[in-house]
Order: sequence, then structure tokens, then C-alpha cells
Amino acid sequence: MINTDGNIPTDRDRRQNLKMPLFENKPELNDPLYNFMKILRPDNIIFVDNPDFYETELTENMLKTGELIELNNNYYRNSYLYRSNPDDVARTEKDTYISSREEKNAGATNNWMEPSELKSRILKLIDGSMTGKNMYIVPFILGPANSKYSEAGIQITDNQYVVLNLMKISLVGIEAIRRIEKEGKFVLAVHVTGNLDKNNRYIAHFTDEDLIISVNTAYGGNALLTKKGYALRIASVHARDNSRMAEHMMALEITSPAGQKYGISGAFPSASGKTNLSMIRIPEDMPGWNTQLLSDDIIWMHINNNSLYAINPEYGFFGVAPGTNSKTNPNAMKAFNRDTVFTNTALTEDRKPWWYSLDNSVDKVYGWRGNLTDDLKNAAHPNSRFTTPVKNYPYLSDKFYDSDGLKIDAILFGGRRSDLIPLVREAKTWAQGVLFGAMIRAETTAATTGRVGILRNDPMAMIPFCGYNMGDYFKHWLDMGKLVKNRPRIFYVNWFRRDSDGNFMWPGFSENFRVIKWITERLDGQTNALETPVGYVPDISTFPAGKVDTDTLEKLFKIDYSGWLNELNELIPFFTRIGSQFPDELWREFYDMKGEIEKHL
Ligand code: OXD
Ligand code: MN
Repeated sequence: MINTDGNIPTDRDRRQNLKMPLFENKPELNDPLYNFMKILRPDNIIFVDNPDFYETELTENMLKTGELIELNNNYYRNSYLYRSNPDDVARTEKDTYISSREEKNAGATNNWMEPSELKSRILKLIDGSMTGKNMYIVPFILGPANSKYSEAGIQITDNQYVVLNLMKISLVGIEAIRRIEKEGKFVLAVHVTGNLDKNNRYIAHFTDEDLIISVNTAYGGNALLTKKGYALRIASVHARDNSRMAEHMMALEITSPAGQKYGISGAFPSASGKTNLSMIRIPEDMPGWNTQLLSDDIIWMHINNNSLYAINPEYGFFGVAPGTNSKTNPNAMKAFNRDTVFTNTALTEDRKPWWYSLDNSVDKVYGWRGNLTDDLKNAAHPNSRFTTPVKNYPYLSDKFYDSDGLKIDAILFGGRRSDLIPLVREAKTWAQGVLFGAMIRAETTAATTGRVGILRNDPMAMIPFCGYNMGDYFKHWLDMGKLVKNRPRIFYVNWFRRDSDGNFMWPGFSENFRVIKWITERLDGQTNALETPVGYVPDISTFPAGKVDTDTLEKLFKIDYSGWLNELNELIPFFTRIGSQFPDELWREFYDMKGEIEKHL
């Protein structure tokens, strides 16, 4: 079946029978692909060298089988709805493994299994699993095509939905093969749909071998392996070893009315407003300001000219649909009205994708499982998604295509917290900023399976995504601060404070830009802040608060010392669990902060 001579087919007639080798100049690069072909035994091998061609082809196939539903072309051009298996709708962290050779390199916050044990379990599940099916070989580049900071890899999969989504979120095509040949190495990501058995699901990262295998799931975060699997878990290991950073962050370029530019990045746990912030619209009373998106979810940072620069390893959004509307994120709506695959949203009778907060002018819709329903609140799945190419976004930074990327001046951390955490505060030093990131605890949402609304420790929003020991990761952050001369300043924001009646105290969305403006003033040394044990907080007399009254502002910036002491005490067991690799320097920062808080009690 596998023909080992001949060339790569690139046209329609030859596509169904890929002739190996894929790599002619470095034949040894073919070996891992051969190995998996022998195990998986597909009927056909399809090399996705030309995404435009395959986009049309796969869409046609999936419309014929009913897997895709064509949306109303008057409102959503070239866009489709896909309904997943109801047991496969979110990331499953219990099935996600960091299988490093040594257990201590995975650390206490990751699932670990010895690599040969994990492989033998997986091999039993995937042996012969592509017989009767096509195997798609999808080569990709993560990052700008011309950047030395980008990396290339190959995903293999038997799933057309996965290929279609990969082509929207990653730079797929033949150029990746050329890059891999030049670099002599690549990350291999193997995806097998299997029978979607949720009791035998694995998303396994062999971090010492640049190998990912995902089986019995087709959900985006588990199966689009260019995203969380490679761009975060594997890339965080590469970053650790190369004085770089791979972070679960949005990034945005801001231009002031005077033409001054600022690069801002931000890490927030899943579904805590990261996408909305990356696409923020400026309030109407702030003419002259501009924002342009670099990334909505992931960045890779490197040192350049003594500063930190960020590139975006992705080429598309895989965003949460519910909550998006013309008030919360009008810019996303401009991007996903074409070329988009919606997954598990509801559908209106006139074939538009739908979720409760989008519009309330309907009485019934088709729910995410296909049934006509008037239970509107539950009609879309809470983790339903849109997959849209970044190039559709109207306000994309030109740094997106730049080989060096965007210079980062400020890093934001944050999370959804209804009490205690001020609207914004600034770390006094880089090390204190690292502690800010390590201290993130946020209320959980629907992006992963499990309970919603409980507090979860999620340092740098990386708990589900760090490919190595969290203690070593903190150390890496501290070390990076020592290597970069012009360090970005670090801030912590919380848009989600509520009053005693449960109402939000800060209006959020566009209004968050006022906080960003304050941050730019801090970067320029234009505004004073008050020093507290938990960082600098704004002086409310000069804070650009918009319509929020002074009383509320005072509450938003008040430091509740006994609440903070409690917060720190609750962090101790979590930090302790990380174990001996938790850096002493970070413990010192922590106890300094605790000591300062105690002085106020
Ligand atoms: C995502 C996530 O899908 O963080 O981006 O869960
Ligand atoms: Mn994310």
C-alpha cells in the first residue's frame, strides 16, 4: 500500500495515493511517519499540501454526509455548523498526560505516566484503527512563515472536521515540509478519532520525543494538536530550553492619540475574557486611540534588542461563542460572519448560528444536539465555539506577519474573581510580578469538563497547558526576568468584582480600555500610584474611570488585608504541592508579601 518511490502528488488526480517519501532530501525524517502508517494501516493517504483545494473538497464531503450544515449565506458566507458527539465537547484534563521520561519533569500538577507504559496502552487502541479510512497528513508552520522563531510540525489524523479546523487555525501547506527539511526535525502529532470512548481517551505528550498522540476524542482543544498540545505544552518545553516563553496569552498593539505604540499581553484562565480583551473596542469618548490584535490565545516570546517580543503561533481563532454579541465583542462578530465553522451552537430556523446572549428575538431554535426547542438558555452548548481564520479580523496588527513580532511593554495577569482582587494593580518588581502570575485563582467555566464556578489555582493560566514541572516553570519566568534588560512591567486585573447584591461593580468590555490607558500612563511614568503590600494601586483622583463613581472606585481599589491574608494562606498548600522545585526566590517573595500584609492587621 505504501509506495516508497515517486514524488509528492499535488494535483487532484494523484492526491489519493501519496507516494512516499515525503522528505526526499532527508530520508530519515520519513521514519516516524512510516512507523505510524504501519500501525494505523489506512486505506488512503492524503497529503494536505494545498489548503485551499482541501477546504473545498472536505467541505463538500462533509455537506454530503450531513456532518456539516450550511449556514444562511446572506449572513454567514461560506460558514457551517458542526455538531459533535455529546460526550466530546470540551478539553478533558484527566485524560491529558505529560509523559516525560522522568516523573519529576512533569510535576505534581500534570498527569504523568511512564512513556513506554502509556504508549503500549495507546498502541492497543490505535492498532489498525485507520483501516477503511483516509489518513490525512497535515504539515504546518506555527508562527510567521518568515520568522526564525517559528516552528514546523506534522499532524496526522483520520478526521475531516479536524483537518478543516486545522486549516483555519494554523498555517498549513507544503512550505512546512521545506522548513522541516531545512531544520532536520519536527514535532509529530498523531490524532486518531477512534470510537470516542470517553473512558479510553488519551491526549498524551511525549515531551522528550516531540511526539503527541490523541485518541478517542475530536474536540478542538484535545484534537487540534497545533494549539494547546504543541503551541503550549510541547512549545513550553522548547521555550524552557531556549530562553524563550510559550504562554497562554492574548496580545495587542495599542496606539495613543500621539502615535505612541505599546505592546500588551495578558494571561487569563480559559473563558475569563481573554478573547474579548484581545478584540477590545475603544470607548467612544476616547478618540485617537487604536488597538490591533496580535493574538487571542497563545504567544511565543523571545528576546530581541534587550526586550521581549511576541509572535502568534496560530492563524485562526477557536473562540467560545456564548457571551459574544454586539456589545461584548462586536469585532469578533465582524470576523466570524464568513469562512467559519461553528461547533455545537444552536441554529435558528433560518439557519443562523445562535446562542442565548446573541439575540433574543426567537421563540424556538434547534439546540446543539439538533432538536427543535424553546429551552433557549440551554440551546447552545456553553462551550460551543467558532473557528475563524485570523485574516478575517478587521483590526489585525501588521506585527502579526513580522518575523520579530510585537515588542511587549506590559504583561497582564487576571482571572474571574467576584471579591477581594482589585480592578488593577502593578507589581513592584519582575519577581513580584511572577508571584502575581503564580497566585492566579479564578472561578471555573465550561472550557473544560468539571464543575463550573469554583475557585481553581491556575498560575499564569498555564495549569492545563504547561508541558513540564510548574516549579521549574516559575524558575524559568524568574530567569527570563534576569536575561531581559528592558523587562515588561507586570499588572494584575480583575473585571469581575461584584457588590453585595451580586451585580458587577465595573462595567467591563470597552470600559476595560480605561484600565489599559492607566497602564500606558504608568509605562510612561505619567501617573502616581499608591504602594501597598500587594503592589501599586491607582490613585483614584487621577484614575480615568469613565462613569464609575468614586464610592465604587474606592471599593474596587480598597485592600482588604484580612481577606488577603486568607488568600495567601489558602495558596500555601497549593504551592507546597508543587514540591521542591518551587523556587526559593518565589517563596521569599511570597513571605515578604505576607509579612507586609500582616503589618496592617
Ligand atoms: C481554549 C481554552 O480553548 O483555553 O482556548 O480552553
Ligand atoms: Mn485558551
